[in-house]
Amino acid sequence: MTENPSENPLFNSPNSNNGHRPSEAQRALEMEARLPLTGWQQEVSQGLEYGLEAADSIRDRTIPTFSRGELPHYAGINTFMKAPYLEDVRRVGEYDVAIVGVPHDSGTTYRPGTRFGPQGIRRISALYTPYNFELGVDLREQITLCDVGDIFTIPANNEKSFDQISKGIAHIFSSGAFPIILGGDHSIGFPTVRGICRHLGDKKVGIIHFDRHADTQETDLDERMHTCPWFHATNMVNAPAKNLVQLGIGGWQVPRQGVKVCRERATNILTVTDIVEKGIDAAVDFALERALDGTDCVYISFDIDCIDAGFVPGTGWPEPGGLLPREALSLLGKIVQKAPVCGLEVVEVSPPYDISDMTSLMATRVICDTMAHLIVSGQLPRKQKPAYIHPEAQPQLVAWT
Ligand SMILES: [Mn+2]
Repeated sequence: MTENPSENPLFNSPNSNNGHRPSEAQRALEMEARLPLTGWQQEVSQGLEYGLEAADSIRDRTIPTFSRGELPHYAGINTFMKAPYLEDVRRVGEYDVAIVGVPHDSGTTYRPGTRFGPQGIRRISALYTPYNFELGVDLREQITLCDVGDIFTIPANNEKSFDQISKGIAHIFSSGAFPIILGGDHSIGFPTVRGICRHLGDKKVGIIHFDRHADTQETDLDERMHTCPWFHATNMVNAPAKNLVQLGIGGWQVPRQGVKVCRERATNILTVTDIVEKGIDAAVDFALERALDGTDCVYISFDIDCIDAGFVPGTGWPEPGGLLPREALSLLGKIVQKAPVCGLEVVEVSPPYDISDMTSLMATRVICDTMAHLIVSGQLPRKQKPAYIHPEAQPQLVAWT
C-alpha cells in the first residue's frame, strides 16, 4: 500500500478516474442525471389535487394532507409498489406491466402459507423507491405499472384453481401487458405457462426455472402438487422439455421420480456447484442457448427457495446450500438482458414462516430487478405487442386425467 492516499486509486474521488475505466458508481451518478422527473411531478400534482394541500405548518408544499403516491413508505394501500389498483381488468392492456397475485397454496406438500405470499410481497414492496442506482432506471419515469389484484382461486380444488389461473394469465398475456405473477406455491407454474401457451399459436416458449427442487414428477400425494408443474407444462407442444432450464437444483429434497423424468425428457439442469464452477456468465450462456433453441420467448419461473435457506426462511421447503442472493440476482439480470422474456412468476414465499419480511423482500427485489433489466435491454416499454402473442386463444392444450 502506498503511504500517500492521493496515489492510491481506492482513495480517489469517484469523479476523477485518472484515465481509468469509470467505476460502476461513477456511471450510476451520471445516469441518474439523465433520468426525467416528469412522472414524479405528475404524482405530486395529482397527490395535491386528490389528497388536498398540506396544513399551513408544512414547509414542503409537495406533501398533501392525505398520503397519495410513494410517500411516506409506511403509509398507503398495499398494491405492489403502490401501483394503481386496476379494478377493471378489461383495461389491463393499457399498461406496460401488470402485477397479479395468485394466492394459492393447496399444492403445498409440507409448510403451507404461500396463499399469503401476494399480500406479504405487496406489503414490503412499499419499502422500495422506483429508482435503481447501478442500473440508472426509474420505473415511475420509464414504464406504466398496474396491480390487477388477485386471481380468485378455489382452495379445496387444485384443478379448478388451475383453470382460473390459466384463464387470468391468458387474459393478461394476450393484452400485451407484461405479466408478473406473485405466488402462491409452485403448482401454479403449470397453469401460468398453460395460460401463456394458449396465446402462442404455433410459437414456443422456453422455461428458465430457478429452484432447489426439480418439480418434474407427474403426481405427488395423488394430485398435481407443487412438485409437479414441469411434468405437465412440458407436455404442451408450445413448451418443450428440451427448452426447460433448471438452475440451482440439488440437496436432499429432490424426489427420485422427478429425477427420472428429468433424465428421460433431457431437461437442462445446473446445480449450485455447476454455476459457481462455470461462473455466472457461462451459466447464463448455457441457460440462453438451451431455453432459446427453437423457441420464440422465455418464461422465468423463480422459486424463492433457489436462494440459500438462510436468506429466505419464509418458504415451503427450505433447503440449505442454495445460491447467494447476489449470484441469483446476477444470473437473473444477465438472462433478462439477453432473452426475449414473456413473463415472470415468483413463487413459494410463505409469510407465516418469514422473519422480518426478508423472504418477501427478496421476491420484491427479483421483480424490480427484472423490470429494470427489461427497460435497460429495451424490452420495456413495448412499442408494439410481441409477434409471438397470438390473438386467438387455442382450445384445451393438454389432457390429463
Ligand atoms: Mn422449490
